[in-house]
Amino acid sequence: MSLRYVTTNEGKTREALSYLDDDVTQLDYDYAEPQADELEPIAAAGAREAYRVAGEPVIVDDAGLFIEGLDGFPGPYSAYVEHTLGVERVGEIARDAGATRAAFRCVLAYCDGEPFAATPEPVDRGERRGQDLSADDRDRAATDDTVAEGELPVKLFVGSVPGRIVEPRGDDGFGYDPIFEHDGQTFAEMAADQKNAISHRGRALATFADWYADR
Ligand code: ITT
Repeated sequence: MSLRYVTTNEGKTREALSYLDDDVTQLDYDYAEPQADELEPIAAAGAREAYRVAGEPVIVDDAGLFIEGLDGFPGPYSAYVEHTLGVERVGEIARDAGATRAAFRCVLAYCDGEPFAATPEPVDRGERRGQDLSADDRDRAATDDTVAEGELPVKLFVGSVPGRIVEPRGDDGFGYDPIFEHDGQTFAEMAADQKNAISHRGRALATFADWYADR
């Protein structure tokens, strides 16, 4: 059985496939995303639906840009906001508000229909979102609840990277990459493997790859 990376986003696909080599193929399928203030429940629900559709082991990836001074906006709504306001206006709003500290977060969710040591069931923690939550707190928030009965087991892998919002620079990458600067370069100025080595997705993929190698 092969592993399917289920996403409609070619940018994600490029990064994941280059990271996981030939072990994975893309399935272009648009799973339903429940509305939630956190990425974890969205990714978990997506992995279950994707597994039911694919009938093979799947990973899905829910990601977003969290601007600290804007209470984590656009966060789980990053795709909607990209398609409505657009990346440049998000950058202007953040810079006008003097709110340039930000983080990208990525939650990878794996499901293969088999019982395994699943991640405890994530819940939506709207009341705990925002700038007062460190990346570590957010990552812990994914794992302190009990497994939902009757649900397919899902394993979550979280990655985050800090940065700041700047005027757009660079032509590579996708989405919010041109306005997200880390260590003096925007993600859109980095080569693909340079971004993968430090990015939220790269970090989540690295943890997943370690775990999957033993599976
Ligand atoms: P799928 O749900 O089909 O995987 P999507 O693009 O809708 O694709 P999300 O729901 O996870 O993905 O939305 C993520 C949003 O965050 C979307 O606007 C992306 O462009 C953006 N994003 C995610 N990862 C990013 C990255 O590494 N660099 C820049 N923007 C990113």
